[in-house]
Amino acid sequence: MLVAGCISNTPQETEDGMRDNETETLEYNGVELTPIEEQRNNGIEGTQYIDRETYTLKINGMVNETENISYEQLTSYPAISRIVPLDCVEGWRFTALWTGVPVETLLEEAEVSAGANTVIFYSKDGYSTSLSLDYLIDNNIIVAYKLNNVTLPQERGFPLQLVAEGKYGYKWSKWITGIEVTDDDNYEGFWERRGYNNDADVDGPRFQ
Ligand SMILES: Nc1nc2c(c(=O)[nH]1)N[C@H]1C(S)=C(S)[C@@H](COP(=O)(O)O)O[C@H]1N2
Ligand SMILES: [Mo]
Repeated sequence: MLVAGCISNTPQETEDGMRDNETETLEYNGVELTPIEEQRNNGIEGTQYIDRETYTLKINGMVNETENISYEQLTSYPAISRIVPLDCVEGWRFTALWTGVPVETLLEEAEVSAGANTVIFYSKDGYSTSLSLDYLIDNNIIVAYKLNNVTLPQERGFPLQLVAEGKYGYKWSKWITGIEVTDDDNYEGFWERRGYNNDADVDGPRFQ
């Protein structure tokens, strides 16, 4: 929000952590991006509100060091930006620019134990989903805190959404609060338990 008579070059923070001087990017490297207001949005319990100041991302399970990473820490790692389309299994899609930190960077901090093969992502709304460790590392998959170059809006998953490139939207966890490393490669998340395919490859089967 701009207040008349108040002109400043300093980012003005609003309660939800958004910076009101951010400008959405609608084209990147010659690729047209879907404007955020035209992107679809899906959540089992609606928008979750996470406080940036008290937020920590917990990493536990088969790791040598349990981590609690603050928002400030998350956004201080070397970041990657990448254009990736999101394909919901229901048939809609959009293309956006995602910026964030590789899951591998976070896992390196935690030091994954031998024998682990799966990573489960837990969210504030009770949602969960899992992906193989190999998929996450081989594809340098990121957790994004920016969408089209603006801070991830609350209704879209603030502070973090997994950018599960090549996988259906139900693997793209939003409002991530925890990452668990496990050797349970049969783990089934919220939609997977309800019959959706655990591989979730965009060109593969939708159901188990
Ligand atoms: N925490 C959480 N993450 C979630 C979901 C959810 O209900 N809760 N829905 C998933 C589904 S089915 C889709 S298609 C995408 C939609 O992401 P978007 O809001 O960025 O379009 O979020 C995924 N991540
Ligand atoms: Mo979806």
